[in-house]
Amino acid sequence: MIELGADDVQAFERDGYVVIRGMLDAGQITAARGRFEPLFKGDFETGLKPDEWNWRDGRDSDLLTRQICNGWKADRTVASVVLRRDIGEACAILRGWPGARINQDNVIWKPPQAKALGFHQDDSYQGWIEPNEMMTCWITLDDTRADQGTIEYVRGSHLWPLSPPISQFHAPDDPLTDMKAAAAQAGVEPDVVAIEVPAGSAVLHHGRTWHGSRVNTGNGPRRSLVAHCASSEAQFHPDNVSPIYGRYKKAGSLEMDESFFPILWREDGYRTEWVDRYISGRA
Ligand SMILES: O=C(O)CCC(=O)C(=O)O
Ligand SMILES: [Fe+2]
Repeated sequence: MIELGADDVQAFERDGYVVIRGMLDAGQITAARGRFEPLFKGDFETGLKPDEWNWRDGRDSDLLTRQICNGWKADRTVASVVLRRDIGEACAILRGWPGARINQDNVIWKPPQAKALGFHQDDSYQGWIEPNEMMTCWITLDDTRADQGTIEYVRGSHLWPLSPPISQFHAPDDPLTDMKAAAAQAGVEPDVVAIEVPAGSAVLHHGRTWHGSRVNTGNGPRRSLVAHCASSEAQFHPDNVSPIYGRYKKAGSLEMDESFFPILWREDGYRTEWVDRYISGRA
């Protein structure tokens, strides 16, 4: 369970991220790790294909970081982690929303030698919703080390202006390029912090906090599950279209339908009614 203390809120407000230990127990970590091989082979438990599937076994280079988006639709174990009520609650409280819905999840697998992900702000990719704001819960399934391509944050960068999407997200030569330009513009010397924590730990980060991850120069894999939340009040932007997620927009309506963007927690106690049944395999 995530239980935010006053210190956590203070750290988040100052740094733009906060580490939460003990989010998953040993059984949950093992279960989640066990889903990576089948998912990237295309063995989808529910029969549904994830919305994005950027690396396929037998097709793509082992040097690329493997990523699936909306693994929760394909796999109930992934759903049991990224659709947690306490993730929604913590995200909503920290970003000042009345509630939180899942916007998108990521399943990330960075084997030894796999390349970097460019430093970016998550909110730069949210022009298709209003408000264009995210709060992210990043969860590691491996003990992380600086040399193992862990996530890194630029402390305090949630206070910088919002930049456009970065020039190269997957496998850039220098993952820091766009971030350094933004730091120069903000007139700040960037303070980059590599997150070294035990498996089962989480980091909650603000949608404007610059973050990314470098090459995995260690011996073991670095696997993560990520829940990107939006406000429970978020709607589709009337004009800006996401080529993938725009498919879930109903004609003549800006509603983000709970079938595709379920509400994890709302301050009045509401949670999308089918989510827990779905996780337990009954819906
Ligand atoms: O795990 C990573 O390397 C990056 C994840 C990320 O960009 C995120 O959690 O928003
Ligand atoms: Fe991100």
